[in-house]
Amino acid sequence: MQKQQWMALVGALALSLNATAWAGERTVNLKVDGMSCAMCAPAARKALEKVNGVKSAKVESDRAMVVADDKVQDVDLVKAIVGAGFSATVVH
Ligand SMILES: [Cu+2]
Repeated sequence: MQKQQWMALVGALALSLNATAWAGERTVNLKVDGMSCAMCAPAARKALEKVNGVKSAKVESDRAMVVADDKVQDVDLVKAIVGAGFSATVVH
């Protein structure tokens, strides 16, 4: 490999690493239904926090606020809530 090609490769690698480091975060707000007692909110929060790529989740009354990687899809969050026994809709 010639030096110039090598430098181009290193440059491309550095760019892709940089892109990873800058991978965006997004906040998703959900309305959670079916939470009927004081234990429900922490259960919903734990379910959300278990989703791969979720950085933090907060649940207050019937609302959940999730901070997650760009690659986390709304449906992943809804599925987690459903898995915990509730239902959820994304609030835009
Ligand atoms: Cu409950």
